[in-house]
Amino acid sequence: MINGVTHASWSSVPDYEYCNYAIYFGASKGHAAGHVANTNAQKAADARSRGMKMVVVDPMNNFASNKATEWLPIRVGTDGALALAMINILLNELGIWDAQYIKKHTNGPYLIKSNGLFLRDGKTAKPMVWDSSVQCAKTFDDPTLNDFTIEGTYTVDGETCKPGFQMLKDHVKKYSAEKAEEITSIPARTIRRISREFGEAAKIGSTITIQGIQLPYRPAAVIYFRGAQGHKNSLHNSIAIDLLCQVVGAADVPGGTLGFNPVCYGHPDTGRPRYVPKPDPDGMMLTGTWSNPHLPYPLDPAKAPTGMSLSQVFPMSMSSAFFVSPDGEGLWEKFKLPYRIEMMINMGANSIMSIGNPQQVAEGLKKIPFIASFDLFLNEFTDFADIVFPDLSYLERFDFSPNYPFIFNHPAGMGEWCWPIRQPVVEPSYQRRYYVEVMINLANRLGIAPGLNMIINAKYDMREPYWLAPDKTYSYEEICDRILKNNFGAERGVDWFKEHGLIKWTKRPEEVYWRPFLPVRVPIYYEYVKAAGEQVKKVAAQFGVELDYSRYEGLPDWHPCPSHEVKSPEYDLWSFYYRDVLHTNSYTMENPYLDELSQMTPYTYAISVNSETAKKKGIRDGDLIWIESSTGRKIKGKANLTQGINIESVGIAACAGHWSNNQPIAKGKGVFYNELIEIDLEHMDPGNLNMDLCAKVKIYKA
Ligand SMILES: Nc1nc2c(c(=O)[nH]1)N[C@H]1C(S)=C(S)[C@@H](COP(=O)(O)OP(=O)(O)OC[C@H]3O[C@@H](n4cnc5c(=O)[nH]c(N)nc54)[C@H](O)[C@@H]3O)O[C@H]1N2
Ligand SMILES: Nc1nc2c(c(=O)[nH]1)N[C@H]1C(S)=C(S)[C@@H](COP(=O)(O)OP(=O)(O)OC[C@H]3O[C@@H](n4cnc5c(=O)[nH]c(N)nc54)[C@H](O)[C@@H]3O)O[C@H]1N2
Ligand SMILES: [Mo]
Repeated sequence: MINGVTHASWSSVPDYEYCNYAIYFGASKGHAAGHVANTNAQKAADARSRGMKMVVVDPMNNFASNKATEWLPIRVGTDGALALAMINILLNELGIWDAQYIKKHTNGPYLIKSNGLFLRDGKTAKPMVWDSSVQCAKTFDDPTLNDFTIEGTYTVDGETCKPGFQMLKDHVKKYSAEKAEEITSIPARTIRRISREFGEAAKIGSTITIQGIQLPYRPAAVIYFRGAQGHKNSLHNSIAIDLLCQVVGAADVPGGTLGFNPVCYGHPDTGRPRYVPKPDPDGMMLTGTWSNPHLPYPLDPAKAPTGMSLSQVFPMSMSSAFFVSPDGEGLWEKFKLPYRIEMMINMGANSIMSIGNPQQVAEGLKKIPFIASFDLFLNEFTDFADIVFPDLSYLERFDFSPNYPFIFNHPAGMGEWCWPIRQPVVEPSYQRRYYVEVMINLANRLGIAPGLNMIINAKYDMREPYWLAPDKTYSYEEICDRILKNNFGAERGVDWFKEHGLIKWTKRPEEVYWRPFLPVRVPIYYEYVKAAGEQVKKVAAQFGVELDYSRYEGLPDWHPCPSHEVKSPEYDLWSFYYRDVLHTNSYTMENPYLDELSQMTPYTYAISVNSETAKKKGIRDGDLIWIESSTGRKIKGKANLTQGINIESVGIAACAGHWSNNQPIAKGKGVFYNELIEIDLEHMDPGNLNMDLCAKVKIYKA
């Protein structure tokens, strides 16, 4: 969500072409995992050979930290504290920030009242800013504004206000490097040095000319992904880390943190596909496109929940695990949801393995009377299904948009736009059918094709004559043909693409480095989050429900995970998972070639433990050990001793440890990390509902 709010994109990377200093917080982009893996691996390698420094914050000397200039072996789940201390050092010790950027591209100048909300104009309700040249408050878009003030305290109509940037500057004072050292275990002097290096690398004020266009040059980037964000403190960690690139103005400009293609002006022949972020009435950015059912910003107003995900009372969630959480039923009852799931259609997910401990997932699935699943293989999930539909694999099917939306699946940075199609290389065997065709068929038989057509029209911005009429039914291939022609012209339908394979055109600087070109602002101060908290509280109170509102604040804090609050000294380590370069989630474990490779690495099927820690516990390399969590969950595996891991942690690769008899190669191999994960509200971020992936554990010989 935060990438959507600040970069109008699902995913982000350093601008590998120009970045000189990239900080990774628990992300492996360009090295093992992450999106657009192959292109990013090449781009990251080129950047390193060009001299880009990489500082990788990660409890394990993993794929990215292995190649980095410096590895910071952080304590699990504490990234937010490090980022907040770095902001404090930049703003309050070094005095480094990009005032021009903050004034023009963020809500840093917007005046915040003592209740944490914007000071709004009495007539227009627009947010107000302070114009210091005339010593008065004006609306943010007032044409007479001479200057946007971002520091100080002001009184307007008896109300004491501060600009959002001043709020941040004051707020982070409590995060000294020393305090961050206590929380993260990274030495205060290292935190100070890295902050200075990052701030200086940003070269605030400098410019660069690309294709004849002068642009701000900020060759310092910060990115984060599952490592920093997969915790109970997910939301505030994400905000804190992203603020680092905002305060130095290194967002979506050359050298900085780039969203994946948030702006597209389309193919030169047609001007399509086209999407561009635009401002809302407050001047804040709305993404041009998105990949989930609801936008990251603005948040839908809180109201009585109508869906099992309860997204109406958790408006910042992009998904939720309530359908398999022990808290689900209780909450549905309290919110008076008048139905339960009667049927589930599962498409290519093995949730019994991928969400958390399988006992709780099984309890949830058992309550669903009927489950149909589309998959390529029989596995732990299909063992729960009433019907299994054998889908077509990517080698057998025609797909008109394998990399759209570009905000997730297309490389960032300059270069080319490319819309490829995927063509089958082998005929499907037996009666296997592409799930998309089956779904279209079902929609037709159920009489809900008009709704489906309208959704396709909206999603692909369909225009006449390609627009799908509500009263007609179309085959999959007809729909593909219309979408392609809608984007690329009457000549370029399915037949043209089958012959040419793909269409390419050159990216423009104003698409890639869009920030200076668009009149949109992003939050320094998350006023809308604060405001949403009040609404959610009201709705929950109507149902007599008490939730945790600590995340509905304008500025982020570091919040401990349950694992940080375990007092018993017996549980002395933090566990975490990471993606192995050999595997994709759980489903590649049955591949015999990858299985063979996995047995040749010391990591893939093992539990990585720091050598010193293991020695103290009398554990030798290759010993079978138990990991037991403070909540009483246990997993067993082979110890892999390494110096490349934080002394207080154990790291486990991938999503291994299958148990279905239908996975004979994968069965019993590797360690099933998710057995340790609790799926209850206590282990979800109370703001965005992301699950906490770390546990406090002890290890001992099996
Ligand atoms: N090879 C491969 N590529 C993939 C995938 C795959 O399964 N395999 N999956 C795809 C998917 S669905 C996703 S979401 C992306 C995920 O992409 P990433 O988020 O980049 O992948 P991870 O390896 O899960 O996490 C990155 C790093 O976080 C570290 N880490 C764990 N806990 C913490 C912590 O508390 N703090 C910090 N700072 N670091 C921590 C891990 O050691 C790991 O090195 O990858 C995608 N690409
Ligand atoms: N331990 C551990 N757990 C994790 C993660 C981790 O790295 N480690 N990552 C987490 C993250 S970020 C994510 S996104 C989830 C992912 O979790 P899931 O989405 O559940 O991914 P998989 O477990 O790989 O299951 C994918 C299923 O899709 C099937 N499949 C593959 N290709 C096709 C196809 O073309 N058509 C159909 N119909 N089916 C297909 C596979 O056979 C497999 O059964 O896991 C989460 N859980
Ligand atoms: Mo993911």
